[in-house]
Amino acid sequence: MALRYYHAEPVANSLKSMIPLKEKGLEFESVYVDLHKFEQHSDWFVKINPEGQVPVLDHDGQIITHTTVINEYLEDVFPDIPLRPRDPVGAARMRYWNKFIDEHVMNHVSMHGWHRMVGVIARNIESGEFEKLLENIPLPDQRKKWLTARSGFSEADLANATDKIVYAVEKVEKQLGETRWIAGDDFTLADINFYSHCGMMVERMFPDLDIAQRAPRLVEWRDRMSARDGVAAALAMPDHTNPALRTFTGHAR
Ligand SMILES: N[C@@H](CCC(=O)N[C@@H](CS)C(=O)NCC(=O)O)C(=O)O
Repeated sequence: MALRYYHAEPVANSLKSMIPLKEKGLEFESVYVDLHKFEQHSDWFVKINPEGQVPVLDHDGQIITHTTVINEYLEDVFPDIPLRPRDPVGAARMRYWNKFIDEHVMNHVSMHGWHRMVGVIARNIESGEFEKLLENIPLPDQRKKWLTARSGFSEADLANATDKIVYAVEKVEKQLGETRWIAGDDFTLADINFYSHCGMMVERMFPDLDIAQRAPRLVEWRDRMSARDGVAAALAMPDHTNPALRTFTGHAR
């Protein structure tokens, strides 16, 4: 039974499905896809994932995409070390949080990351060459995002994204006053999701939000997350980001 994981740096979506692989102690072949060289839009990769995005899980030739789907798949196939509550109510709570994070957190943090990092990369590409690269992007929304990143997201959009992040931080802070982990008393895929997209980097990315003061329980939870063997092993996967840009996105190293 062979698992292959196509991924970029250990942050956001690539980290989100790497953590379950490590937490569950699964052997897998790691295939690094260099987003800085647009490998995600290249012919060889689009043959694997026609949407041109990482990460991708290949399990004995079955291709699974989208992190929340990948993580539930891993749970179904490798349930021995559980990351999803086995009772239906617990599983529903976890899925509620995953839905919230996927729909109302991920894109807002991503916009700030793209504004600071992808924008720099996109502006360094010559005009004609940039348009050629755009043509290779399969998803229309991603094409627009690359285009906007080059000129810069508007102040209004960035401020709106920050408001959504503050809302999410306060929502998680409140929840952690009631339960030890985000979806209840067990560590679940919801913790992995919020950590990968927001929790691990929110303090470094948004120093003005004064997270330590605003959300002390979230900071304590974040440290508990980072100390887990599976999380630490996932974070230790290679990071090829230009060190000068790394701080913008709040990469761990
Ligand atoms: N909904 C997808 C989103 C995947 C995604 O946004 N991947 C990003 C990396 S974090 C990507 O491939 N970006 C490069 C691009 O779109 O050009 C998932 O959950 O896997």
